[in-house]
Amino acid sequence: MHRARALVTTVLGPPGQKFAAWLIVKNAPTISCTQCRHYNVPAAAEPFLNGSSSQYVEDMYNAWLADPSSVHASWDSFFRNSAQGGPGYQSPPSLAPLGRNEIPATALFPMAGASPLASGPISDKIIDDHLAVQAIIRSYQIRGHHIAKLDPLGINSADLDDQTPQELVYKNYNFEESDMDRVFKLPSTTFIGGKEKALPLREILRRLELTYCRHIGVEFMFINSLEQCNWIRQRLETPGITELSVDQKRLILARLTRSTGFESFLARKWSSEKRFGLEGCEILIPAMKTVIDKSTELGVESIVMGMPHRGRLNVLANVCRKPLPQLFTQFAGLQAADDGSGDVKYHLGTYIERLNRVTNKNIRLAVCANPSHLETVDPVVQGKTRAEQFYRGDGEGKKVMSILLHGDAAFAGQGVVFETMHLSELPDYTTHGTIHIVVNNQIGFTTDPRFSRSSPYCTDVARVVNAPIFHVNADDPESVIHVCNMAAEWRATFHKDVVIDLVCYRRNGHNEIDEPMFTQPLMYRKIKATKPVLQKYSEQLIAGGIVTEEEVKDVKDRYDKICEEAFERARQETHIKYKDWIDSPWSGFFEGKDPLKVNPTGVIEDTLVHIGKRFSSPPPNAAEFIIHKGIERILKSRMEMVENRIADWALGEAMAFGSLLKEGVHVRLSGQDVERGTFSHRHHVLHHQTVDKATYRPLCNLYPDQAPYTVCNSSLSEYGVLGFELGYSMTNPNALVIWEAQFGDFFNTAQCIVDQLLSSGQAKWVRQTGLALYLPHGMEGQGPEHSSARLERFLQMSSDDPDYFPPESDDFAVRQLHDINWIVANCTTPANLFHILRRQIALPFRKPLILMTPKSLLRHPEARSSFDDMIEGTEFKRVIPDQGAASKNPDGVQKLIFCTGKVYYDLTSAIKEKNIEEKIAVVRVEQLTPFPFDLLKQECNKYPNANIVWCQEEHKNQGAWTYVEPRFETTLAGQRDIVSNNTRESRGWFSKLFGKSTNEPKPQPKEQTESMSDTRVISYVGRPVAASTATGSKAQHLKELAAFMADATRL
Ligand SMILES: Cc1ncc(C[n+]2csc(CCOP(=O)(O)OP(=O)(O)O)c2C)c(N)n1
Ligand SMILES: [Mg+2]
Repeated sequence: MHRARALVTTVLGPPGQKFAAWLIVKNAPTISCTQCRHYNVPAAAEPFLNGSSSQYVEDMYNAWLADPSSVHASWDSFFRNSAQGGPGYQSPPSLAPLGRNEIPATALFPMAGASPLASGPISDKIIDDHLAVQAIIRSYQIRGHHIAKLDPLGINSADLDDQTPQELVYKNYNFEESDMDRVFKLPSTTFIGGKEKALPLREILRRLELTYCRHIGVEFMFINSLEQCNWIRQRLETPGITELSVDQKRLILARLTRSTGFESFLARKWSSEKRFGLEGCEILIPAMKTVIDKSTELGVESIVMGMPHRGRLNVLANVCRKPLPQLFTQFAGLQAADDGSGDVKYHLGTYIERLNRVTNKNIRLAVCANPSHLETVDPVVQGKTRAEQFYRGDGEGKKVMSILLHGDAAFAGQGVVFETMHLSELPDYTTHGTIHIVVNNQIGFTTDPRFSRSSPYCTDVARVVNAPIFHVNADDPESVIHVCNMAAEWRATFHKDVVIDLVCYRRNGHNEIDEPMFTQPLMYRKIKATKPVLQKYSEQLIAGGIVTEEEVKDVKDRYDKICEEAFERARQETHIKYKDWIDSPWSGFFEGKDPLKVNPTGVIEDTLVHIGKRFSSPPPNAAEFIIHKGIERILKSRMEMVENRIADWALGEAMAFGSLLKEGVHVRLSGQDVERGTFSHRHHVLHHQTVDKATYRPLCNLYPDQAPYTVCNSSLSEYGVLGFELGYSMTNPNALVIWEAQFGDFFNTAQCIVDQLLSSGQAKWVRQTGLALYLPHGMEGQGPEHSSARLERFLQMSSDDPDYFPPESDDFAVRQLHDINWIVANCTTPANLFHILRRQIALPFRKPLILMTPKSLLRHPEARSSFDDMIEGTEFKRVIPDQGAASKNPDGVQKLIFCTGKVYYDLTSAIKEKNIEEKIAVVRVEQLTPFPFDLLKQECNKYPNANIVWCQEEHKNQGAWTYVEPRFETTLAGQRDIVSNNTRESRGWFSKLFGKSTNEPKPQPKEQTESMSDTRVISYVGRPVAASTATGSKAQHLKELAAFMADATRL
């Protein structure tokens, strides 16, 4: 096509000129504006005549070039003549019957004149003029939004550019006022004619202006589907299509009244409280309600929403219909009746099931709780939505959908928006279309969009996924409602993302106690002079006889009364309850459960053997399914291990997954290259070597009635994908969801999800998750960036008190788990991996699991487990004691080394080499958080004459050292309690949440004083402090290893 264009240009115009640019008069005056930024959008670079007409001409030209006799004689003559610089077109005789929107060729001529068609050739001018009209229509479709009146304040241009594209100026196409009454045939790519097939130029322009340049500016012509473009054109261009019925108008008014009334009620009652009100975009509430009504009508039963601070309380009150007293108590500064640290009111989530009165259907609405970090909730919402669709069997997203709300500055600025959008079409991540609504108040805190984004619109990110973007003036309620209906229908029809950009303003400062005049004096002067939309719309409807003044007042008064009554009820409350704000209730999960009972994690040997064999077998139709020779070898060696009752890392994992699947637990493993495994050890998807996309997943074929297994390579994103999997894990506690980082260090591009949601989500929002993170970790001489999963960061965020040795009892371990914010572990055996994964489900509650996973241990001959360690009666080992010669004569042991992770194998090999196994005991701390005080105390006591050492391969300021040191001190000192009773009480607050409350007597410490006598201290052996995680030199790496191994084994 490019080549064809170049040739056409050579024939039809001077070099460098765009194809069909001859339609535009050169040197036509354009409006210039020195303050305007010039930008480069793809649309601006497109030849504007690239619709069906130009396509057709180009096709003809190509065909003619290849073989002049292959085209109609008239085209042949046209191209010949054009090439020679003369006029050329001969009208081809029409053979086909007339189609929709087509008119006879006679209509190509001015109505006033007699048709010369029958008698002679059509003149070049007529052809040119018709093509020009087509170009104009197309230009409006492509660029009309640039001059639409989108800003209710009338001061800014939503695209940050005040220029009128010259393609929208009819005079630039050689038309004069005298041409305005000429009638032109309408092409099939427009619907402005309605039933008319031809219209005068004046009317064509009027209708285009109305459609594309009034209060709706739509970007859609970049969508590469003619069907979808036509779908939109039809719903925008058809005359009268935006008209609403009287009832619809009254409904908008009623909803707008509530939206406005809610904010003014809060402003009256709590004038100095931050609430991030919606004033200036009150239309958001009717807009969202319209999207929900229409979507419900089209079959949606559940909607998952994510939104920022702006208007959040209003959405909860008027969209979700959260009981007003619950909202109002949030302003009262009451203490929480339940436990947790809570969050500010404009971050809290909610979950409501109610009847949609408009559609008379039940609907479930969830607004996800979120941190202050703007847009972080986006992928979480997508994951939650996807999971709901999955568990409901809603494979096409017809029943569950998501709505995401955004601020203009955040939508344009935050990269996670892009990362989330890029998941929208991926088979294992799609939610089949999200409706995005931007509260585009044309400001971000104090920053003007001209200084906060480089893209023309704040919504440009959505273009990457071909989402149509509806910009709409938020002070025109009827236009807003029209695009909301369209957006909901679009989503239901095409199951793709769509954006509604509500161009509005912010009546107050960033929050209600902020002064906007400091930074936006002109804008705010204008805002002060702007009537609220409710007032404008009421006046409009009163003037149109749709409502009376009394009715308007009555609706307002009635809502005020509702608020007052709720306020009175709220005043009687003495406590708030965090549980009222939970966004993902797990009904039936906690009820009737002993909160301290962990189900067994060992399984019968038959299960291990069955899973092992299936996992080691080629596809059942092996004769036709050609697998790679290397895979054949891997399967064979797996089978041998199974026969020898041994599991390596991959088998241990497969057995954990397989046994959970057998028990009906859905397992989902997601991340970059997880299907094969970054280190080529997993191979959960076998690929046919000669047939594209033919794959076999052994773990999906273990048992006929097993739960589904999902393993999916993700997009190359951490923030987006980790957020997604977190959202996924929030939906169903009966699923093991795992996100694997390619290398552990990459998690830090998703740090926000870790800090703001994983480590603190339960404390803030009473929301649990059992999400597991696999973070490949270990110093293997591969340089600074593939060595460390930054274990120290996770440990620093762990909420177990270093100075507090909890009372010892039989349920010590589960109580600790109960009270902790997450679990951090670094397993050294496949059996322990097997158990810790299964324990995620066996626990009566859910905690995130942060697992440092190995690289070299995946193939280490000693990092293997016997089936004996996985069968019934076995369990996860928080600590693995020394099992060698040292443990046989503990009194003779001179050094007791504690360590975690793969350094254990380096240590044992160095000790063996020196033949000092009897003198040094090595104990592995497999679970770092919660810290196994009880077991470590036993280990210390067991070796009374040994010096105690912590050995790690990480640098001293990294790894686990700073976490373990104070905890070992506490361990050695026995039960140490340096805090007040109050603080101690708060340590058990999760316990209170789940039944076994603090009313029950706490188990008495058994050995409170016994170990107080241990005066030993723990010392450090490992790499010295460093700024970087690891050296880039392999030689240096080995040198460091040898040095600290020498230290560790020195007696
Ligand atoms: C990731 C992140 N960075 C910075 C902030 C601080 N912040 C809070 S609101 C805000 C402005 C947001 O502007 P916009 O997205 O347009 O929403 P608006 O407040 O205008 O509704 C900023 C910068 C934040 N909350 N999150
Ligand atoms: Mg804003």
